[in-house]
Amino acid sequence: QEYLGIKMEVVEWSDAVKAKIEAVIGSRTAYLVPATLRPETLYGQTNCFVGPSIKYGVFAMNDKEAYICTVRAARNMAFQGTSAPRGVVNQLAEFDGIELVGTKAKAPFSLNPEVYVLPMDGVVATKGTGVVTSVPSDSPDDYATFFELRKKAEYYKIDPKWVAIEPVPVVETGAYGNMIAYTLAKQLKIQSPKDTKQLAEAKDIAYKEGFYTGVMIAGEFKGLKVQDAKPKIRESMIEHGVAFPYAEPESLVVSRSS
Ligand code: ZZB
Repeated sequence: QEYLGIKMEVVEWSDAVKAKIEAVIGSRTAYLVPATLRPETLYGQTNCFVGPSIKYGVFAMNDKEAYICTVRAARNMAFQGTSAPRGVVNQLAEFDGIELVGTKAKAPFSLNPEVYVLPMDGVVATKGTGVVTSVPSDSPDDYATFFELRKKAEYYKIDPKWVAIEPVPVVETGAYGNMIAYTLAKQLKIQSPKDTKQLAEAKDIAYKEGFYTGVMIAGEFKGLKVQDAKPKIRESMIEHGVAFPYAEPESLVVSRSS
């Protein structure tokens, strides 16, 4: 899987990690680094998700930068030349995802320039970086969790300002309009993140429709088909220094049995 790693610069730490991280990070700039397959949707980021019970680290990538992700992802990056020296993993601190909730970070290319970290139970520890950037207009999973947290903010201990950013249309799709996740949620009667069967179906449809029928309605490549815009946005983000290629090695278990 060839993902794009996005550099979301932290502008304000949550109370739970602030002291711990500031004690070890030195003069480095810190970034949350979600892995995405859909750079063309990033104009619509409203927040960032972490798994509440997943272990995260702060990793010094070099003298100037530190990344927040799982140790597994930091190891992969070290062998892909993202860190210097190559192959070296330098972990400065460790904490649970729940402690990061409420951290504020820049969302590159997003119409909302700064977003908050929120918890999502569906984040998989063994995929990507364990950090996910959220686009509720185009991703059914993001839609379901974002609105669940907004609806029951008090129950989930979410400050209402962390879920205040309104999702915006960024991709026009043929039959599903310009907020495909909203349309699919209605059609498939998705009420919450617990509706995993409908969510899996919705994700499948959203990927296909977005890719084959999508047209950009936001950003630098407005008017282009998603198929044509996708590689251009990827390159543009890399050129601007806000993203880097991140590849996932094949799983040993899968490659042996198949
Ligand atoms: C922004 C985005 C916008 C995404 C969208 C999807 C969609 P896949 O297809 O299963 O490989 N993701 C990345 N890492 C994780 C993780 N550890 N746990 C859970 N979800 C994760 O998944 C790749 C996509 O799943 C990534 O692309 C990321 O969310 C999320 F409009 O980034 B995406 C229809 C999907 N739309």
